[in-house]
Amino acid sequence: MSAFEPIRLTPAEVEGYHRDGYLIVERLLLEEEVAAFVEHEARPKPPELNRGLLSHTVDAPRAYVAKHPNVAGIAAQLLCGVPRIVQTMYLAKPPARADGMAGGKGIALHQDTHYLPTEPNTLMACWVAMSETGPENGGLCVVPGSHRGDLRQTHRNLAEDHVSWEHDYLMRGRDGREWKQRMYSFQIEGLDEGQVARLSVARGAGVFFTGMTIHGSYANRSPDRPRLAFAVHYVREGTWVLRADVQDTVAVEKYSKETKGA
Ligand SMILES: O=C(O)CCC(=O)C(=O)O
Repeated sequence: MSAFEPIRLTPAEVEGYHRDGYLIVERLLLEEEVAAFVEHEARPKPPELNRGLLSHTVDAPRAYVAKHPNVAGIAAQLLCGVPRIVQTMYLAKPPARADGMAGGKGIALHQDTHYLPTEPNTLMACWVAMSETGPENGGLCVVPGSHRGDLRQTHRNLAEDHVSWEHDYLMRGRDGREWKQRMYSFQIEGLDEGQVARLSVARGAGVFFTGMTIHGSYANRSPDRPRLAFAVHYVREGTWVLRADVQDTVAVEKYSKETKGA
């Protein structure tokens, strides 16, 4: 059996990521790794394994993917430094209903920096497809090149196709100052839908994108294909995460030092 060799991006792939704000990488996970993850997520979970955005701190299969050499390792290559895990999310959208209603809703097109401001802004994500995903079943959408420029103006999502919520988060600066910041299901204002690329991402492949890249998804309209994905958000070591609930970032063992808020 040949030894495992983590994926190394080519210079052209790294350049593509910086040019477009995202990069699709095939075969991050083996089929047996995906199958084990999906099976784990399908089982009822004891309450102690549910820590929301921080579940990777207690749930071994989530930690396994978040620290995987093809996931965290590529994040390290793209960050040009040591990645730390900020949060993880399992994003499962069931198929459309028999009465024709769309299945699991989408997430309005947004920039993650609105949800997770950091200093400096080193935020990035890896979105791993845990089923075959594409336009029909609510696959990931991105706006190529949208990471260049400023954070866009937003309003709270109003579209039926997307989930809507609002929440006050506790924020904490490096100097210890605390304040509350209202966040909601951000939707970018004045977005030209013609610029949205609706990606097809194979089971086990992933999309790496920056915290400034506009992305999101639409509802699952497939009658029979669930859309399953696991997203991991990273920052480069030394970055301050302002949201208090996800400030205790997690090291990836291959790398080093445990430092709160770094
Ligand atoms: O999976 C989706 O629909 C959107 C994911 C997303 O917004 C993220 O990973 O930051």
